[in-house]
Amino acid sequence: NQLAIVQAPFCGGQGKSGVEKGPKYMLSQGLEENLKEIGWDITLESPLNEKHIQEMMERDAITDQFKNTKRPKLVGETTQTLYQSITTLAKERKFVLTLGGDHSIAIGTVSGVQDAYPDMGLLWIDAHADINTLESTDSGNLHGCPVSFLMGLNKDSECPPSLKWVPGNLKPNKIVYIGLRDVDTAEKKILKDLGIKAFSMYHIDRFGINKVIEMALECLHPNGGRGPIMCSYDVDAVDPLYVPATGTPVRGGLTLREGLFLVERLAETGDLVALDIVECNPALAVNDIHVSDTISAGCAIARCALGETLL
Ligand code: DIR
Ligand code: MN
Ligand code: MN
Ligand code: MN
Repeated sequence: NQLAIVQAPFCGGQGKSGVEKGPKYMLSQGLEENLKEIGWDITLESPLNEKHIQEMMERDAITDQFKNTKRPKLVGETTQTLYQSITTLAKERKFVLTLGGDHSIAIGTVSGVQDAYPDMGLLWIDAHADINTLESTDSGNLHGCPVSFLMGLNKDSECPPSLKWVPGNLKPNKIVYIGLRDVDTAEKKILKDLGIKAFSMYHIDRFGINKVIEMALECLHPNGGRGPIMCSYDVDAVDPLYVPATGTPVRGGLTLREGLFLVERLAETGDLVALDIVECNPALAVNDIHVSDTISAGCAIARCALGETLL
């Protein structure tokens, strides 16, 4: 039972600093020891050089822009580094747990895992769809765009050079969303046009979380089939009552139990091969309780996904 914990202390996909502190905070709550206790052999990986990123952030704040898109060079180079490292780890058949960082890192993590498991299904747990294209993004923040790159929706001729490395071969029927409640108008059109399966908070209220995860799993590997699953988990899927310290909180989200149940169920399938936990930003907390609630939730998501059970 080999587990690689990849630290991805990166904030260049959005505008609020502090999200790069996620990995350190989660590890300082004892995450590595806890995962060891449930039986994993762990290696801690740091493919990114934090100081280097900091320097690039400062240098590129003004110059690194492509049309409306912010810091494409920084995001492109960082995610490519993650991609290379994660491809190797996933091909060694290690479970890859990546601690973000903002959600733009998924451009690298998902591409890497997909190289090792071409038939994998991707579960995207988030309040947001993160499928804006370079054309459709209003904010220009690349953490709102990773899925469009993973699916190859940005034409090569219109793509900043730094992001052309992305294979972009994720098929519309190999991704399912859970938890959506803040989807831009342009994103709604993309989801509809491509027929991408998405379970919003409405569906969770309508069917309950248990039925929703079963339907999602069935979409990724139909007819009761099985196959590798990756989960990219934005902690803002969980209601800000439980996860207040995150960059773009949206009320009306998953309860903490619903958020943990999803990954408990994934662990139970035995098919989960990789997990991202992103968008914990301790710097946005207004008090210490907000910090510990948010980081505890992030750590609990990791432990449940990696097999910790209540009994
Ligand atoms: C918005 C917000 N759709 C954007 N996205 C966020 O900036 O493209 N994603 N917050 O996590
Ligand atoms: Mn989000
Ligand atoms: Mn929005
Ligand atoms: Mn996200």
